[in-house]
Amino acid sequence: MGSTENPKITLYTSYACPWAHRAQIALRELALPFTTTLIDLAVPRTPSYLAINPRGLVPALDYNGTILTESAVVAQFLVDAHPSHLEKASSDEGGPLQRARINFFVDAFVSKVPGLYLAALRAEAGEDKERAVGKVVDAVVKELEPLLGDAGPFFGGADRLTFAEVQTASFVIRLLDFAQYEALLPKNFLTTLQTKAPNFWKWASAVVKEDSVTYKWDAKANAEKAILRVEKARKEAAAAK
Ligand SMILES: N[C@@H](CCC(=O)N[C@@H](CS)C(=O)NCC(=O)O)C(=O)O
Repeated sequence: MGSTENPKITLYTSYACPWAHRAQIALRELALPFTTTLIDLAVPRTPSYLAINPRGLVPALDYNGTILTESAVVAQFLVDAHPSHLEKASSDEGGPLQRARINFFVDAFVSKVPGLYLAALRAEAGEDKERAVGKVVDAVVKELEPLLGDAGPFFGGADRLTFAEVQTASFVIRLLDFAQYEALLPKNFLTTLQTKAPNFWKWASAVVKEDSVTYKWDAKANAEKAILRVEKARKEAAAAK
């Protein structure tokens, strides 16, 4: 594993991937220098990448020659190996409870939001889209809004990002920025969120302004890719009928 002082780090990533984006946010927030290797997900993975991650997925992290995969594992490793403002250690005073609260928030977010959000992106314009988007808003209101009452503006009253944002910000920036593209989400999505989930709105608006979150983020390029993926998924669903 080598030293955690000046580690040599390579991140294998694709800027279109929200899971890979998590690892990048952790690295930037911890101010760790790293090299980026972009993996083209539009073509089969090369044997050399499959030797790094046999699952063929991004992200993968090379940390002093040791490979780690799975975004949540990568992010947790980085945060544990490099104590910072992001999260207390479990041996710190208040650490176990802070970690439990962050884990609960991340679990609520990841188990509820991305799946419904993907369904909303894929839904046909009109009633189907409205219904699917309504489900995203309902999940945010029910699952996340109560956990963000004390956000200040970040999780648990923090004034800098925490591990809760490291694990969720990549989805938040897509949620907010893709709403500018009517082929993906209806225009009223953001105003509905703002009205029905004011705590979430305030928190999300702060999250998407952070440098570690916006680093290498190209909303237009990613929205255009998402539109193509949605069209492809619809065609495949129609062909399977
Ligand atoms: N559970 C994985 C998910 C990673 C994942 O799904 N990555 C996608 C891109 S967003 C990928 O590499 N897909 C390649 C493929 O399916 O061929 C993680 O959290 O790291």
